[in-house]
Amino acid sequence: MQTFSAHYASHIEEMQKRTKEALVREGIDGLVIHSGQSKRMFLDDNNYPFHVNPQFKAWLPVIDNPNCWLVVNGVDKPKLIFYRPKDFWHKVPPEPNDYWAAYFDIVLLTQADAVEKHLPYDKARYAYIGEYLEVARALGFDLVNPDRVLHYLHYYRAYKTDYEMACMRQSSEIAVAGHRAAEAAFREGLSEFDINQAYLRATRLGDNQVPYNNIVALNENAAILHNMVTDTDAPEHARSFLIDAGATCNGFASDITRTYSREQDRFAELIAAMDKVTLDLIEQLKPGAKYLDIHLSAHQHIGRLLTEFEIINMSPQDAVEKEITKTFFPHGIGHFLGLQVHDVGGHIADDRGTPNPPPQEHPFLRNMRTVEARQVFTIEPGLYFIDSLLADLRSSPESKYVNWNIVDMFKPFGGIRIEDNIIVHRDRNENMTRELGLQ
Ligand SMILES: [Mn+2]
Repeated sequence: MQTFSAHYASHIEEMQKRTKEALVREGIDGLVIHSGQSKRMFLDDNNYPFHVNPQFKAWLPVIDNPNCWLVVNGVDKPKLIFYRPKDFWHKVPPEPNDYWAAYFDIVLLTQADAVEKHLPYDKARYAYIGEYLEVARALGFDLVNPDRVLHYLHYYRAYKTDYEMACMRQSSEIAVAGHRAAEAAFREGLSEFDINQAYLRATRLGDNQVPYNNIVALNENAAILHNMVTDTDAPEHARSFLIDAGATCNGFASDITRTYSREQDRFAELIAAMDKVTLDLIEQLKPGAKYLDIHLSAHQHIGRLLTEFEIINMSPQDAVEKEITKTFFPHGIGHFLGLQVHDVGGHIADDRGTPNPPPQEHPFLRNMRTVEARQVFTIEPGLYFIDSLLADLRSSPESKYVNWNIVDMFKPFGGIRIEDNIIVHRDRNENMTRELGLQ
């Protein structure tokens, strides 16, 4: 808590600075940022879990309260309209009095639809930032989520303030505790469902509080990139275990993946080799590097491992050129991490939002930026034995380059992904995951 409060003043200062510049570019006076609303399920009287507007939680660690509003102009003390209904059905949040509260002029709102009197009078000079366009119109805003403002904020969100880094370190620490508990549950022979429960219990987070659906996969399921349906029955023999799971702190995500083999077998050797690949690629992550080059380098590494483990009978270079590495590594090498697990701004070239999409040959790469200090990334190479992709390869002329008996040997293990979370500093990388001792 102390770390957060020590850095909070400079965080708000930076947010003010960015807001001011975004407003100058748009030629308006301020932003009205809506935390969101509860969403009713169709033909039901229950609501979906609430997920706050990321532009709202960028300012303050309030992530679970709908019907809140921020009024900011980059100069004056930000105004927070904090929803605190009279409600005997639901838990009402306490009046804000944490370290962050002093940085806002706070108005308490007891009725969600009575917000108008607290908003700026001249709506034409303000932009609404939020999801509920009909609410914005009803309140009289013409300017809704203007591109120029969003591009600017998205671009600079890649540079983390000290406060944000402190949140992300804490988020990593929580996730690491979960990963340790999950590994122990795998060693005990529990089911995917029960391993996931062990993870959640250790993180003290509920299913709806983790930043994305945990991926918890045993054996062949490790080849399903987003295996989100957990099996409640334990397999007779759990050979391998892949877990991709994060945590959240003040709205900031961590996103960590580990893969384990039960025995000291060939698959364990492949995991060890992939672990070295992850660390090698992280070495390349430094100011001035192009993130795309790290992705391309990952394909070279995968080609090399495919040769070394005799999965293919060709040179690594040829495997990359003939796109055989894509069968085994079909996703991108990683992404920005922050308020969202796949944080924004990876596909724009500048703060005006000039598009910078990934090359056609690598459509799933989420980041095309040049690496700079204060940016936070994941690096997550993978090597999988995916039925559908292998079937395509098998029916192609390149089939002859593959040692199918070796593929069949590895298939029951599913696949491998090893993912760390890294803050890039000017002179060094801070691998948050490893520095917390998760190997
Ligand atoms: Mn990831």
